[in-house]
Amino acid sequence: MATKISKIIMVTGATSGIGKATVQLFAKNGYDVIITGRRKDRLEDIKTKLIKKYGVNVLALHFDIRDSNAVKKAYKTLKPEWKKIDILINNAGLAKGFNPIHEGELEDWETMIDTNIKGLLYITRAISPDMVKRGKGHIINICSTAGHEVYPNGNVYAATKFAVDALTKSMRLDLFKHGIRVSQVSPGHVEETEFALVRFDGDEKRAKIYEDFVPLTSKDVAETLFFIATRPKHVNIQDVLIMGSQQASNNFIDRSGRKELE
Ligand code: NDP
Ligand code: 8X3
Repeated sequence: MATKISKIIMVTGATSGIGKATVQLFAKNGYDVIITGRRKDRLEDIKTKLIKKYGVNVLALHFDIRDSNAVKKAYKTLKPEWKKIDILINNAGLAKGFNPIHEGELEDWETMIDTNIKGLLYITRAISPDMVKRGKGHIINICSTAGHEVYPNGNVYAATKFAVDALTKSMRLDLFKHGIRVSQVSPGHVEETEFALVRFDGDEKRAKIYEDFVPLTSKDVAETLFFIATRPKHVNIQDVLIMGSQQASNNFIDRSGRKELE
């Protein structure tokens, strides 16, 4: 371990996009970070760079969040000092497919439900008891505008994010009396992520969905998360609905070209 451990943040899905930008920002501000994801080589690369650049402690946990036993096992490997997680960011998630309901792929549906709902639950179940024991902690769920408003062909992805919204609210009811804050960020379109590439199964042409408007960047979301996490203890920001200025809602995007807005 490089230095004495300070505040610890765990970010699920830290190998790319919003999760990666988030661990970079928190590490830059002196937090020790636990990074998770399936791609071990990426985790190791991010770990090496964070340690070198910011001198913080970094722990990389490599597991598939859909596997409840793997989640439990990963938690069990944590040394006592790493179990004192101050902030858990439930970010790992994905969309798969973009079909109307009568043409949806069952496998895509299972993947989204298992990752976005069950995975979030498994990790929360593993981490939250220690927060309750210590009477402190902050859990921030990454929802989506799709968790507030549906759009054509968004069906099951939206359903998983509506579930995240319900879980954020009910987790807060269960945990606030134990001194634990539960917050949520619900972004609209975010570039500098692999979200669209994953949704369209690696089809780079179909994944070019941000060329005719300026969406959010992963850094914008990371900065929002940092703001939420650094409020004084008596303040809990419950939900932030955030979109790029050219996006008014899920179904209204000004796609007339990328605009430099002053
Ligand atoms: P990315 O695809 O860039 O990142 C997704 C992350 O989730 C990766 O680190 C990936 O890691 C991880 N992940 C996916 N499946 C699993 C799994 N089974 N086990 C462990 N980790 C997994 O996309 P984003 O950064 O955009 O996505 C982050 C979150 O933001 C998601 O919950 C998404 O729904 C949400 N969101 C995204 C928006 C966007 O427009 N980009 C807008 C609103 C919300 P690995 O592949 O290494 O396992
Ligand atoms: C990701 C944003 O609009 O593709 O949650 O659902 S959207």
